[in-house]
Amino acid sequence: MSTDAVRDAHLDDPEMRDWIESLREVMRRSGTARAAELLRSLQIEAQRNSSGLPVTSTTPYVNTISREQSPAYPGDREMEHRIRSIVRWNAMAMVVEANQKEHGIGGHISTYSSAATLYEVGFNHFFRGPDHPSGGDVIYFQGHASPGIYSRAYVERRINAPQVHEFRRELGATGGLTSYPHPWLMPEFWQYPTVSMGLGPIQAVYQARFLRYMENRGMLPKSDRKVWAFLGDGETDEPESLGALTLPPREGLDNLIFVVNCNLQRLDGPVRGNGQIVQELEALFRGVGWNVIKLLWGSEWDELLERDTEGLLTRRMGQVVDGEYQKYSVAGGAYIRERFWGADPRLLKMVEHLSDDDLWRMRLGGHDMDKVYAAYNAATRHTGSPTVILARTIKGYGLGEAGEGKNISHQQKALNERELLEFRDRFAIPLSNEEVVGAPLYRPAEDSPETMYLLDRRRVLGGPVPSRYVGPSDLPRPSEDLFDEFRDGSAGREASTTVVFVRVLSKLLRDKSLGPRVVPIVPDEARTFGMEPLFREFGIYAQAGQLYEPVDADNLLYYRESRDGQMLEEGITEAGSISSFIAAGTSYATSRHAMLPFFIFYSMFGMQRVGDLVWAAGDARTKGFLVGGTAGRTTLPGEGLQHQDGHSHLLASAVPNLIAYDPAYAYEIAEIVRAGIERMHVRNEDVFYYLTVGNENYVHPPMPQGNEVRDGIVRGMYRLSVADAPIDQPHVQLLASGPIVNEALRAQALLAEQFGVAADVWSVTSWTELRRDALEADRWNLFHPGDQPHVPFITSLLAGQPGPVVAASDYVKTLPDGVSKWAPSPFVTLGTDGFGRSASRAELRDFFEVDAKHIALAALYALGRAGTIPMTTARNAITRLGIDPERPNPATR
Ligand SMILES: Cc1ncc(C[n+]2csc(CCOP(=O)(O)OP(=O)(O)O)c2C)c(N)n1
Ligand SMILES: [Mg+2]
Repeated sequence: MSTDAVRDAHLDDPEMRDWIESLREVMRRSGTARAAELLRSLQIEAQRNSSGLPVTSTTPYVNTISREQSPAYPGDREMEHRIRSIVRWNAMAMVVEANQKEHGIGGHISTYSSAATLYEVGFNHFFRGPDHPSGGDVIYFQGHASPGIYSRAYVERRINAPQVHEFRRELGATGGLTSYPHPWLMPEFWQYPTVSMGLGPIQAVYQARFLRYMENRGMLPKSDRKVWAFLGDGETDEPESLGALTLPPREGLDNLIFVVNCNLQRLDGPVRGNGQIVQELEALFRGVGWNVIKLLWGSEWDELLERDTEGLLTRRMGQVVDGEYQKYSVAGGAYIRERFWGADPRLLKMVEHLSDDDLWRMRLGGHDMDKVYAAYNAATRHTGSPTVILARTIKGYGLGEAGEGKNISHQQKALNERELLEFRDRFAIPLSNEEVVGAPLYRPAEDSPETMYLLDRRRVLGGPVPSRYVGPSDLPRPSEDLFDEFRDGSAGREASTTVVFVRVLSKLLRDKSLGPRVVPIVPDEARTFGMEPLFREFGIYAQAGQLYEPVDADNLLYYRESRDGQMLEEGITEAGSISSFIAAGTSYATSRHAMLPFFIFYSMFGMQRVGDLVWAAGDARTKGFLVGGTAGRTTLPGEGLQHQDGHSHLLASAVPNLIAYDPAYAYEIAEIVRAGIERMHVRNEDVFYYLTVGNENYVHPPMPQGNEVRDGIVRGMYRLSVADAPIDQPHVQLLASGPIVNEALRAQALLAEQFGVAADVWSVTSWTELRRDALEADRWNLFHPGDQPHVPFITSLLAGQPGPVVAASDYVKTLPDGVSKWAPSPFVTLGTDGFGRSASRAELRDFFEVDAKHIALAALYALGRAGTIPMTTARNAITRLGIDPERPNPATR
């Protein structure tokens, strides 16, 4: 870059100098607040008279916190440096060893290497453990920094060497250390999963908000407990990372701190080779009201910046693009002198007293504990808005030529002997040359000053981090009679399962002891589900209360916002809503105060829209109910193919601890919810629930008598209606779920009246639970040959029932097919594979071939194949029922 281009002409401009001098004078005499006020007035004046006023939300490319503003470091810096070096060593050793033992086992060295100081200052001075009077901080660790967090725990003697030797060997004798933060596998250690990039930051946002919600509702004492989210700069490209940024400033969440590790690299190469990620993020965060702390330069730069009275150095710092900065971290001092300082002779002069080696060793802010401390200190004291710390670091810091700052750093997993020796020397690890070979673990003795120091720090800060509470839930049980009314049926009145569900939810909310713990969460869809009566009765949570008179104030069901409101009305964000769901549904562990969330959403925009967060909810052992409303490919008329869900159950079935139901009737819903609360909070199982509810109105029958009904609802199937016919008549068994049960009942009547066929109708509440049960039985049988075999539930129900099976649902055929092999008789499946259509319900059921006449046809066909009736009966039925056999297949249209 030419010198001329760099030099700023206006520094030589006398008028400019005048203005700058005046500004300095104001700051000297009256302070920065006064200067800011003047500038704001000038801005208004300029705006009035011109159009092209620059709008910017970035500040110069220097540290936000100057040397004078930095507090003295409160700890033993030498000691902490030694501890940090040891933690670095073991993090490296753990990954190297894992890959030496077996190629391809993976792990990351360079992420933690770049973030070590960011974490260590936190561990020694900020991160509060569970016993801290304010409650433990909630920390979202950058997933692929996990070796460093384990290394810390090892040095703290929370985990032992055999466990570390089994890093990423999760099937090992010790249970191993999980690749990434996974509470599912290490429930007493990790709090929240993060490594699917972007999920950490959005969970942190809603966690911070949920903690405030709990405080404002008086369920937790007010505290200065923090939520920290550590994320990569590359990770900020994920929509989830930045998609919820406007909420925390809007709600004044000063309990939230983001730390973005800006090592300028992601996996393949630079994050913004041709730009500056720090400035880009600053503009974004500052633009929506975050407190932004740039932590760019280490102490070595302070003196130079203080001498930079003309702003030359600051300007130069703002010119260099990230790709070039990355190059500085590998190319050495001479290169830096030429390319960075050489841009202007005055800059060169500033560093003439420094050797190339000195230039090379000038640290970045994120590697300087004093600077990191200053940033964290400011962040934790800041009030009124959330803070983001943009920390510059070098990826693979300390790995030297083995991978520092290189594009291949991310995948660095092995160090040769020379590189290990260099690493040892650089961080002064007390291992001999011989010992270094093979990268052994190293930790100071239990009574060493290092161990005592770090344990003392953790004790003062309230105990170990990360750690997760495992123990009984304190959720009150709902009163016994709460669900009674739903067992009586709807007495001839029509209602949809959505309305029934809302009624169940309302009753839970009104329950004296359990009620306050219930957290209804909606993404701007409450009216769709008829939940607006809850607005007034329970209020919509709004930390500011309600600062306006709502337009519908004179309406009985007005939009009531309040500081202690119970509903979380998240607006149009399924990702945000499920993040709230996770926060609420893990409150039993994170705050030892169990809450019961119900997240109600458009079923199409759940599993497939935020499936990765549903997966994370499972990993985090979230407890609660996901409710997919207006579900069913043909049950939702109108709307069309983007809205009509016929496969969310298939997606739900892939989440191992998600229990999914497609209920048909009021008593089924009540029973499922009752059993769910019991299973999650009384029997303390780490499961969560998914229910689909529809908007079709129909009459709900009373619950059939008998324990097998109650049991069957929960296990997935029970007999709803027995054919009233002599045994020598041709028989079929009709299985259906959700609203399609009514089609099966209509088919039962049709078959009896028009074809002399007797049909029993079974309500299948959960195809996927039936399948899991059968798989379990099969597996047991496989491993116990010759023993009395376990009989799958579905087999036991259908055994001895006459005739073939026809199974239909409002979902893809895979669901019934998933249980067909355990039916003791031939099995025909109907389902709604294909893109939906906007049409009437009757048209849709005809189109997708799941209405009563198609069920009847399938029954006749199955009987024909079995030889029970002549095939011509089925053939004639096609004409009789008005079915066009040559029409195209809806699955592919
Ligand atoms: C959703 C998702 N996509 C891709 C990955 C794979 N991945 C893991 S780390 C990584 C690069 C991370 O870069 P950055 O966020 O800058 O973190 P750094 O290691 O540089 O600190 C990628 C692409 C992932 N874990 N999650
Ligand atoms: Mg990065």
